Formats: sequence, C-alpha cells, structure tokens
Amino acid sequence: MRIDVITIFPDYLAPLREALLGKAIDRGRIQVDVHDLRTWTHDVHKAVDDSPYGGGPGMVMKPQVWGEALDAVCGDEAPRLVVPTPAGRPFTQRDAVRWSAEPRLVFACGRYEGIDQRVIDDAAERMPVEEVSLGDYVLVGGEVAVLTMVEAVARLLPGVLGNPLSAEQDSFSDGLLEGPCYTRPEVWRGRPVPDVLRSGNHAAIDRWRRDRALERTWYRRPDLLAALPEGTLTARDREQ
Ligand code: 6GU
Repeated sequence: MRIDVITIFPDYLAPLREALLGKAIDRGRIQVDVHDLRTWTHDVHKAVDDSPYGGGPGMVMKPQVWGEALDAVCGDEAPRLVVPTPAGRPFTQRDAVRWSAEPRLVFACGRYEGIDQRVIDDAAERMPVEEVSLGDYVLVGGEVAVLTMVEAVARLLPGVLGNPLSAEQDSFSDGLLEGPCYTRPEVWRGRPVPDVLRSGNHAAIDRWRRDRALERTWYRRPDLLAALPEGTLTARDREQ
C-alpha cells in the first residue's frame, strides 16, 4: 500500500517511521510519502491560509494551494482521499478494514478552521473522498488523526503484525470490547490470576473470556451492545 500525507508540519508525521510501522516500511509492505503543503505556494510568505468569508475567528486554508498539491500528489490516479476533521463522521474499525484493501490512500491534513470546502467538493468529482473525525473533541490539526488512522490501517495489512491472529481477536472485531488479560507471576501484590485461565480447560476459558467481554462492553460501551446485529448474542450470552 502507498500512503501520501500532505501537511504543513511534515515533522509531525515522523513517528510513522518508528516501531511496527517503520519495520513495515523497511520491509516494503507500505510506502509512506509525507509532503510539505508549502511546496505548492507561490508567494514569498508561503501563505497557506486566509481570513474566512462571512467573518468570524480563525483562518481558512486556501483552495489554490490545496488544489495544486492534490493534483501533484494524486496525478492521474484516483486514490481514496481522507480529510481528517472534527466535523467528519466518526472513524471506526470498519473504515480501517475497508481502507486496508486500497492500493493507495492520500491524507490531507487541515489546520486552522479547516480547508476551503471547494477543495473537497472539487476532488470528490475525480476520486472517493471521506471526511472523518476521531471523536467528539477538537485537536489542533489533522496530523495526529492521520497517525492514528494509518496505524489502524497498517496493522491490518498482511505481514505487518507479527501475529495475524492479534488483528482477528482484538476489540471490535466481534463488536465487543476485549476483556482483561494476565501474564506471570501467578500472584502479584496479593492479586491472583483468575483460576480458570490456569485450568487448561479451553472451552471454559473461551466462555470466561466471552463473559468478561460482554460484561465490560455492557458497563463501558452499552451503545456497542445495542448495535450488534440480530442473532449475535446467544441465549447463554444473555444470561450474563
Ligand atoms: Cl480528524 N481533526 C481535528 N482537527 N480534530 C479532531 C479530529 C480530527 N477528530 C477529533 N478531533
């Protein structure tokens, strides 16, 4: 997969080259190109923003600069364009799974109040465009959101995670939160590991894990339980 990121703070994306993602880049599983938006300015000040039509606080990112940047980065291809914004629809694991099947993703990082809407409307005539948000809070810019979304996508790609079962078993893959996990020692600060996990009874262990997942989801994310497709919960699940 090829990933392009356009930003006025290219250094913000440096963590992409660390750890798991860095290894995936070194192994050629993903190619990441970070572009400085100011490359496509033409004035001495390299201005990327201007005051908003209609008045109000803050600045809006200029359409000419973004238009040229997207033309240059996207070329004749029509890659999926992702625009992180607190005004987007919520980004979820489903998006990560869907995007992980794409050959190319382009991320356009806005700062200030946002990007002139005509940039998004114009791009949408040539390529699929998605405006997505991380959650109900406001960040300074899209860069941290891109780090989050690229990590969520990249770990689903073949050969990126050490153990492919990790991606299959994590929270959300079955619509529930994952329950608690434990490792050695058997007792730590007087707290024992739950007996069932040391029983060797795999049916009982699966049942216990399922129950803890249901319990945790019920308390922390009742909205997830309500959204499960009909028939997902067994009669045994409902006893919990
Ligand atoms: Cl994607 N961008 C910004 N700037 N703030 C956010 C966000 C994105 N998601 C939540 N808050």
